[in-house]
Amino acid sequence: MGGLRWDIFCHVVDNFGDIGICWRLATQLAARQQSVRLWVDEPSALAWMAPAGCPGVQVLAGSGADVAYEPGDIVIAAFGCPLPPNVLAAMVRAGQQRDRRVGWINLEYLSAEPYVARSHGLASPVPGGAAAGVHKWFFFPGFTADTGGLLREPDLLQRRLRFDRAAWFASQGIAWAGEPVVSLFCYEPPVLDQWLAAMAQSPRRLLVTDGRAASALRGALAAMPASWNRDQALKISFLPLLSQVEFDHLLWAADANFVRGEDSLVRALWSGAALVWQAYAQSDAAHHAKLDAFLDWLHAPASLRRYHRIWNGIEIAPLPDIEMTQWRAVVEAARARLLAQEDLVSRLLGFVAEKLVK
Ligand code: TRH
Repeated sequence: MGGLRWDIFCHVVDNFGDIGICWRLATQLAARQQSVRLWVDEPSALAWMAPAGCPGVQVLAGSGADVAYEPGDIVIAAFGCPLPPNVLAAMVRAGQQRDRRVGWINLEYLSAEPYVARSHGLASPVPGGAAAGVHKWFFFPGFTADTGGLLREPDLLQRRLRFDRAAWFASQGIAWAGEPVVSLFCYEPPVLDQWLAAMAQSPRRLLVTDGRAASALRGALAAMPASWNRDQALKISFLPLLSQVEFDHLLWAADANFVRGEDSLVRALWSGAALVWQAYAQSDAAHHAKLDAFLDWLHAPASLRRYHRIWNGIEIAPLPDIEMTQWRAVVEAARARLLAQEDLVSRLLGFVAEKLVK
């Protein structure tokens, strides 16, 4: 399929995931000769996340509501982002004037729950309003072949294999002497103090990402008893906000990654190191089922399940030990299963070619 013109609409709710995922999608489409406009109401995070920009991706600040919008070929509404009435009206008009409609795809949140495969690829005609008659399609990322898959650049694994860990630490100004490395990208896990105490039981390097994780860790550090890390077994490095490329390197540099949300979970899977995930808290505790479904898919052993339940505040109990070797093997096996499948952008291009652009 030749290059199409894509508009991705992104509304930043909170945190970094909305824009982070949209940026990865935009750049991976551009790498496959697609032309992309990324409309984002709050683009400020891109200044540190993607300082170099990307050829083929144009970032437009705003929702698109106050411009004379001219549609391209495909509109992606990320995570149910509402499309402004002028955008919808322009899509309808373009569909009447051209010989084909503007494709409208809702990119959904990632989950391993069974509803994903059932709902992926369904269409829903819009019954009324500015976009009456237009078809909206639902595209669900997921972990299995019957879903929309996961974002993965074609050269990702080769780059990961070539990664020079010692050189990366030197580039970050961190004096790493070969000690085991743990990265921390989390919200506010209820057991951070216990976790810190456990981390300090043997020599380790802790890499703390900037933002909520750093604030939470600083809070926990302030409350630790004076003796908790007397021998300085645990060395802590607070990182600045990293570009997405460097964020991946951080995950590759670690032996265990504590990640959160959506994008960092996927990137931690690609890294192949042991991982612990903190799910984004949803109302009605909907994230509990999401966590369980992910652990089922991962074939997580009992020790890793228990650890997740405690880390996510679902079970109140002392944190068990990290089973580094076993948990790493679980992630490596899961990664191998994923690598046997197509990535999200390949599936999206296939979907568009089959359903929307004949
Ligand atoms: O920031 P998050 O918690 O985002 C979340 C989730 O996406 C969640 O599903 C969504 O509902 C909520 O936001 C609104 O975690 P996530 O998804 O891992 O996104 C983090 C992004 O930030 C990821 O693209 C990596 C990027 N990042 C960097 O590039 N550099 C950094 O230094 C850091 C800390 C993050």
